[in-house]
Amino acid sequence: MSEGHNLAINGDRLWDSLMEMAKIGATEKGGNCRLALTDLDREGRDLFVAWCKAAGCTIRIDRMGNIFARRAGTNDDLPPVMTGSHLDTQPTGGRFDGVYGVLAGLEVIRSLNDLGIATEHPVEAVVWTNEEGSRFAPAMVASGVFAGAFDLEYGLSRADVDGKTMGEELERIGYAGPEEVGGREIHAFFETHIEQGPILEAEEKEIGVVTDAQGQRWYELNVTGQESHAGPTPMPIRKDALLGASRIVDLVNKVGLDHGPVGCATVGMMQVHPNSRNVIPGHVFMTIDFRHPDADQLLSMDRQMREGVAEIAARSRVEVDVEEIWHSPPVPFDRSCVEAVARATAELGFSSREIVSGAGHDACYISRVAPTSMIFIPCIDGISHNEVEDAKPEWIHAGGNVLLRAMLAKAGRVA
Ligand code: HGY
Ligand code: MN
Ligand code: MN
Repeated sequence: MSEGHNLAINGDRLWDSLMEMAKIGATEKGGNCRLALTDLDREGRDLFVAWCKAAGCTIRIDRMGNIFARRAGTNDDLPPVMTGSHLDTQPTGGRFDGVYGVLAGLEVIRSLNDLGIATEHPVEAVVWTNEEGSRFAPAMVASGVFAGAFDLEYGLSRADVDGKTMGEELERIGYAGPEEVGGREIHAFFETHIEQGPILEAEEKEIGVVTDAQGQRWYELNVTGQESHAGPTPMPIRKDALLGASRIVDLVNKVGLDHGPVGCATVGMMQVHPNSRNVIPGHVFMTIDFRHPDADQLLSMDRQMREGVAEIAARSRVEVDVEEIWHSPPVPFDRSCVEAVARATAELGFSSREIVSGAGHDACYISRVAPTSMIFIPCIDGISHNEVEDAKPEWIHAGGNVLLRAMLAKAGRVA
């Protein structure tokens, strides 16, 4: 029977698992590219499933491709204590975003096995499909279907830029599972993740006790002008879609600054048509990503953007169609789960602070159907969604040990 002092994960094994997984979709600059439901995503999923089976887990896969690796409890009829995150990455992603939370969950299961600890509730390590929202929009769509934020048909019909749907790609890679999505009780859910921002490292805190996640509003804009010749077309009569779009980029930046210091506003995608150097662009597709922890402030950002876009359209003699494609309200996490994380952190003597998540996570949707909270560790220079994303092994170990104790607090340690 393990006592408190050796109630610990095998941090080196967790680090090695991360580095092994990072070989799948490795990029030249040291990052990862495993876009959702690509062959590389399948490879990562297959490796995770193999590791979980080797750890004695049973595997269930639902119709959105969410993977549930289950370690039985002594009272297996009780709802599980779950932990997990995502294996899909950004195109220029890092080795830790998402995958750390998935493999920390596996490490908890491996460690419970090593320590001979039985839990009353079953424990599940989870992979949520398409968290990033990069290949298929919106983000967190599969955990959203699980939580009832979207219906299954909506989730399966999300299409990439080539028109391939999630449903088709799940079939193609063999992860269109038989299980219904959601609708089952979860005792508690924890997600371990790098902060993806600079606060913890700057304040030299080892753990972030996440209390909330900020809200998000995503938009797609189509700016329509008139293609014409770059030479004979006088400046005053042009209908230049890229000029309009460029003014909107500046507007979006101003909206973010006007809602500072926490508001964030980003134009991440822009496609110019016909993208020919001597044709005045007739059409631009672009995206807007707004974030704020306060719902009213998010609404204010929406309003300022829409008013500004109308003024720019008139001034630039273009049409602008604004479609809000996703709205994820701010999320307060469950106090009892937050306290379980805080207690585990204090028991282990890690430096910590409460923190609001700037990024969205699957935990945001799962919090709608289960008591949920998150555990953050710092990342180097606060950089993420970038191939240089990095973390110190001691941070990786710390987050895994906090997760082990927080989960045990909820799962009930029997022996
Ligand atoms: O966009 C986000 O916050 C997350 O990384 N999908
Ligand atoms: Mn993530
Ligand atoms: Mn991410």
